[in-house]
Amino acid sequence: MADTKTIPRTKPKLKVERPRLHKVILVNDDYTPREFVVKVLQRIFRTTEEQGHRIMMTAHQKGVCVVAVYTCEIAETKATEGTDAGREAGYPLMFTTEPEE
Ligand code: TYC
Repeated sequence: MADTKTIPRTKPKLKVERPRLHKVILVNDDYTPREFVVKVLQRIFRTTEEQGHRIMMTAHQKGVCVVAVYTCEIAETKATEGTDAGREAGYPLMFTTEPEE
């Protein structure tokens, strides 16, 4: 029996999937000053002033705007930091997250 070959019955599982990404969404409100929103986008989401301004204006006009996508934990942290920055300054600024399709 020295030459007996063992044949695997199942295919080895080699598939490694990328973590799904989560969107951070900026929500419009009537009270937070525009410049404050842009500063938060620059500080927490590392946008330029111009990018921050475009994102802020999109949320202002449409109600919401996707700011960026990250892995789940980073998205949650950034959304919380952004919302907290607004609250600390007395504004109802809000960021939410949702999984990407
Ligand atoms: N709508 C606010 C204003 O007119 C500005 C604003 C924009 C606030 C986007 C929040 O997500 C926001 N002062």
